[in-house]
Amino acid sequence: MKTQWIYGAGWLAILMLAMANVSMADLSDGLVARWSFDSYADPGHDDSGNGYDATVNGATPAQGIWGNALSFDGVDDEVVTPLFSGGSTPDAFTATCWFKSDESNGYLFGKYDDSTDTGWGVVLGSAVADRFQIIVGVGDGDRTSLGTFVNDGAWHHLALTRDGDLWDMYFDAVHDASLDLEMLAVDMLDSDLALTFMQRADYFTAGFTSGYLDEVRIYDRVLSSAEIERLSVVPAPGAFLLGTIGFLYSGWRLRRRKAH
Ligand SMILES: [Ca+2]
Ligand SMILES: [Ca+2]
Repeated sequence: MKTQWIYGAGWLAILMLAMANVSMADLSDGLVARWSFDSYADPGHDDSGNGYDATVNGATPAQGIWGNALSFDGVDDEVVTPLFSGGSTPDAFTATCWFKSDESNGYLFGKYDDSTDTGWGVVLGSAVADRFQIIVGVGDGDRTSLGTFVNDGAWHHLALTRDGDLWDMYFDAVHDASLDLEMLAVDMLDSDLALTFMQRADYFTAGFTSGYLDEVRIYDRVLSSAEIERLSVVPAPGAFLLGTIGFLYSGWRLRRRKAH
């Protein structure tokens, strides 16, 4: 009876983990690019299948929230993605990632040219210290800050959505900030600006940000809050480990019982 219970618990833990993985993986509708950073040999690989393999300069593979992440030293490490193609400039858009940093000033991701105040990005610090901000502009940068203190050195999930004039940020799947910009023709994907992670040299004196980045996704549609919640699911390694131990132990018990 005890063995059956452990056996069942093992299966349940593995099933839950598999469901979480499937839940993340099937969010492929409108997926433009996805960088999981899981491959040691090719950490910049675009896992969406759309071929936007990024150039990884200096950043190194590290333990991530899902598989591997990339670690950035804040000195000269960066990731630069290829220019997006495809013709359309969607005003429906989502960018999501997992990050971990204790910086009070820096740059997470985006494509923003400070010399012309054009583009979009998610930055840390600047207008309000220790808060992530959306910065958006076509000739004049506009911005809003998250209400949450974010540079605590722990993993957090961040999502930026654009639905026409309305820009929203979600922090650990909770809606945290909105920015309403009337008819601002910001080029989300098609422009001469590359999307960069953890670096924008033209914006801050020290343009590089130290920390970790994992599971960066770009969509050409607005993800619902429910979908963002699915992407922010944290794997449960403890449950997985206990489940695996229980599973192996019960298998061993069953084989031992049969042998007697
Ligand atoms: Ca990963
Ligand atoms: Ca370096």
